[in-house]
Amino acid sequence: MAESGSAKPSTMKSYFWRSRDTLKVPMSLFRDNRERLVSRLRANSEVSAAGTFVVLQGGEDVPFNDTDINWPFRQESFFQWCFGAEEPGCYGALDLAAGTSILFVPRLPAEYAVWQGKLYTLDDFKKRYAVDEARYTDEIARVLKEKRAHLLLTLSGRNSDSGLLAREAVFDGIAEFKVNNSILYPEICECRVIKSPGEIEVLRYVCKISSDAHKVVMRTVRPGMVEYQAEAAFCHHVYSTGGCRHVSYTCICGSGHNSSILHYGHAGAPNSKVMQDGDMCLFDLGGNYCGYAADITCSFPINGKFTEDQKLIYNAVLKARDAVIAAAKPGVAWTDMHLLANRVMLTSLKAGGLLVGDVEDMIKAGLNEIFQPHGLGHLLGLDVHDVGGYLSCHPERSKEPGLRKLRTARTLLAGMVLTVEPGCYFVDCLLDAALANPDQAKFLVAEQLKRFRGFGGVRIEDDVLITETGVENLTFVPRT
Ligand SMILES: [Mn+2]
Repeated sequence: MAESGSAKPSTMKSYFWRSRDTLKVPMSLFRDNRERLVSRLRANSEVSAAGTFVVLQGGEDVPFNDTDINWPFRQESFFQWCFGAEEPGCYGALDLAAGTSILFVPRLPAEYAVWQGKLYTLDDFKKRYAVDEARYTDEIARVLKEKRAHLLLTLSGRNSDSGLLAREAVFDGIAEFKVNNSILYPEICECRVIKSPGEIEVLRYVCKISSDAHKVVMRTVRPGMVEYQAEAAFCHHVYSTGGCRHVSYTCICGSGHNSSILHYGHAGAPNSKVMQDGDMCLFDLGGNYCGYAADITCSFPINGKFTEDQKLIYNAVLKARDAVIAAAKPGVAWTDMHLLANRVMLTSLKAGGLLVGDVEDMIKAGLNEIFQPHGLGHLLGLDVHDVGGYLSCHPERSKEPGLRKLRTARTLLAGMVLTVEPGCYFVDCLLDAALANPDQAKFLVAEQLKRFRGFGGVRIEDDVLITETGVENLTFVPRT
């Protein structure tokens, strides 16, 4: 590269690493991802490889409102999956015919070195990210022309969890090329759904560090402490020991009634209640390493001793978890796993005297969604609710109670990583609605349910890899 300005080869290291005992993630992980995508696209009958380039735009710095301070940068997930680049403002291109990659980085003014330290050369970037070529973002159109690009595949698609659109690449001069924005999205999503051995290694690591941090939290908390002290203990461990600068989602640390609030910990309820003796707590916490997410929930009595009622609900959820872990394998529909968990849990609640009647009838009446108003689990990867849940070539979202909350209705495949997270909650507004609905009220033992008002909830959430024969649990926390 002419701009490197030196014959000395770059000394950059081609891996993501946070020193000490943290995991070294080789950049070959992302090269493998690119190769998987290129092969898939070459096999697509709508695509002729000659002159066709994938073009992705990376994430940009996001300021706090109108200030010059930015949120800690998090790379856009599709871009991370392809390039593993840590810097904002990049683009990347893949030449389908040649199978080569080009990373485009911002051309920073020399004085930035005062603020950022020595600026990397193009050679440094090429070596760091194990790409075939590194160029500046102001050269994209020129470089693609040099390479005789005539069709650009850009990313456009709607995230089925958020309803938001992926950001399609735009650059100066893109109008001079033919662009197709529909082919790439389903293909790259499908690639992201199946994890490579390299990706599984990173997920295994982040799940292990997050499991360890949950154990630290269990040892730390006691009645009288504030919920956010659990959050602080978790974040400290995953970062201090595991090198996880980020968590994968807002920490949920609910105690007592708060443990029934599915996304407790949000801005208006920031884990700030004092935990009381006798309360259940529910901690849903996951670290993030090299972009890859863990998503683990532990529920336990804050004083360490289960009451009979707490034991009943906890064991009902645990049995549902165990049933799913035993049954999940390639070829099984995720919707069937959801219903299995519901069935097992409702059977336990019936045995505990909270419900009467036939469990299948309860599910037909939608009682499963009263006690577990969320899906059994979701795909996990670079995003905590990972992409690929509902693509055009896979089953659509069900309209049935419970099933309609699922983030995917797919049939399981080896290489998928998902959460298994059955739960049982006592949510006042849902219980009131069920008691007022004769079709549901007939199953409820109102007299018994009364004492569970304010109980909160229990969720047991594991992160699992679907193997050729069943499930490998990546989560290592005490469950009994
Ligand atoms: Mn989850």
